[in-house]
Formats: sequence, C-alpha cells, structure tokens
Amino acid sequence: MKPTILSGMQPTNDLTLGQYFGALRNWTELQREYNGLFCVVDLHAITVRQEPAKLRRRTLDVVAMYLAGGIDASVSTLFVQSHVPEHCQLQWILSCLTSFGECSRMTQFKDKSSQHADNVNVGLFTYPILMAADILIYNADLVPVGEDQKQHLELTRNLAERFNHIYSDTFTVPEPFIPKVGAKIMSLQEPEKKMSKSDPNERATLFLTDTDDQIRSKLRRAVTDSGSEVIYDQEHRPGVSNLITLYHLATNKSVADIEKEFDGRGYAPFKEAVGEALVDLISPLRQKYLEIRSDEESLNKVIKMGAEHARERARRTLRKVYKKTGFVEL
Ligand code: AQP
Repeated sequence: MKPTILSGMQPTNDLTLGQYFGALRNWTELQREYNGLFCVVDLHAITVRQEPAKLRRRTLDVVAMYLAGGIDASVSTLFVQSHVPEHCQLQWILSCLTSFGECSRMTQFKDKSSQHADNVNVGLFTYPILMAADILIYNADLVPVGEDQKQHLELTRNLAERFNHIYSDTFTVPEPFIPKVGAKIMSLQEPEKKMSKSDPNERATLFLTDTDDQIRSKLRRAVTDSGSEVIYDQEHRPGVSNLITLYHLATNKSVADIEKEFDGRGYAPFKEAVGEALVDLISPLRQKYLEIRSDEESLNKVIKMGAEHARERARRTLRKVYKKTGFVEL
C-alpha cells in the first residue's frame, strides 16, 4: 500500500498562483508516489459568509481547476468535503479532546476574526478541529501544506497522539510536506502579506483564470522596492524577492541565474519577463480549465466516484473510533 496524502482548498473564489505553487503543483507530483485524496473543502468555506449560488458554482470551478492542474481522478480520489459526513462526525469526537486554549492560539483564527469582525462564529474557532478530522479520518501520512497551515497540522498531530494515548493506537500521526521554495507566494501589492483569493484589491492577486493581458498588467503594476537591482533579499526587498520566486517557479531558472540575467537592467524588463513567464504557464492551464469546466456532467461523475471512495475509507475509521469511544454499535 502506498502512503496516503490528503489536502484541500476552499471554494471561496477563483484559485490563485498561491494555491498553484503552494499546493496544486506539488499535489500533481506527489499523486504517483502516494495514495492521493484531494478535496474541495466547502464546509470550511462557510466559516466566512458565502452566497449559496456562488459557493455551488465555485465548488465545481475548483474541481475543474484540480483536473486542469493535473490531478488524475483515476489515480487520486477527488471529492467534495460535504459529501462525506463522517468528517463532521469525527470532528465532534475530536472537539471533546481539544482545549479552548489550543483553538485560541491559532493565528489564522486571530487573523480571520479581525478581518471578519462582524461574523466571529464558533465554526471559525473550531475550524482546525474539522481540518484535523479531514486528515485523520483517512489516516493520512503526509499533508502538503503551506507555511500558514503548519500550526493547524501541529494540532492535528497532537489530537491524533491524544486519541491514541487515551483509547489505544488508532490514528496515523501525519507529517507535513512543505515545499522549499514557493511555500508562500506574496501579494503583488503588499508583499509582506500572502497572496489571497479573497483580497479585495484584485491587482494584488494573480488568478489562474486571469487573461494574458490581465497577467501582464498586474505584473507591470506589481509593487517593487526602492532601488533598481534584481537581488533576492526577502527581508529588505520583499517585493522583488517575491517576483524572483515567481520567475524561478515558472521557469525553473535558479535565483543566482536570474540575478545575473537582470544585472544592471532595472526593474521594468524584469517585470516584463516575469509577466511573460507567467503567461506561458497560466495560459494553457486556463484553456484546459475552461474546456473541463464546460462539461458539468463529467465533473459530477468525477465527484460522485470520489465521494464513494472517500466514504468507504472514512466509514471504516469512524466505526473503529466509535467503538473505542464506547458508543453502542447499531
Ligand atoms: N499565497 C500562498 N502561498 C502559498 N500557498 C498558499 N496557499 C494559499 N495561499 C497561498 C495554500 O493553498 C492551499 C489551499 O488554500 P485555501 O484555498 O484552502 O485557503 P487559504 O490558505 O485561506 O487561501 P486564501 O487564498 O487566503 O483563501 P481565502 O482568502 O479564502 O482565505 C493551502 O495548502 C494553502 O497553504
């Protein structure tokens, strides 16, 4: 049996280059070596208020982008989180093992509750426990996460160990998979902030559905730093360093070669080149996506098959967990 990897994305908007380099591209590489489970986490998405019709549409958009990005539904299990109710059932059990203090320490809760001060709901607070259930219900060995999710994975590991200690060995304690480069893609307008699909400033974010002209224009207007040298220095030149990272990820050129290529040429030609490299990357992806997205019947077949596979595994784990917890079997 190959080891299992699990990951997911929220259908809160179109996906961005952050999701692509921070997650999707790695998933497609990992799916041959591992038993891959990739989900669209619609339950997580409603911790922030969503319009029902948009949520429904975006869930299928994300499924289509997974497929366009290279997830092979005949090799990996591609499913929608709400189609597997066992996640929520396990979440309740894990909630009873999680202290209030553990959830309070989550930096993403602090960030999101200040961003959505009018809707600091309990779901936002207990979100990391649902994430733990998503992972543990499949006994995932590896979870490809960006830097921002490291803390949630640590909680997952603690909960797995806690359950195992109280009730006997049940869950696999998952390991993080964090890519060395591109673990965090930054905003094009505020390079100290991560690129986010819900950023109200559209210029800050490169969507995987952007047209070639939009990509070029966003790159031209990307914030760089004072000075004119193309040198990687995350601390003092976050703007240009983010662009160097994007160029490196899109072309595979090393940072040293990029610095040499643009030595003494200033920011303008560099930004132009990054824009072109990203057009070369995103354009075929977008075309593939549009083609896949136009066939909803096939998309529905893919998620139905995914839900069936996922539920079979999830039911097995939940039965074991219920028994160990002391619930009477029906
Ligand atoms: N900027 C990023 N750089 C690297 N990785 C990123 N990820 C997201 N943004 C970046 C990684 O993508 C996966 C799925 O993320 P998500 O869509 O579930 O939610 P998120 O991390 O909350 O992303 P956003 O764009 O900020 O969404 P909203 O605005 O809806 O909250 C994760 O593995 C994440 O690390």
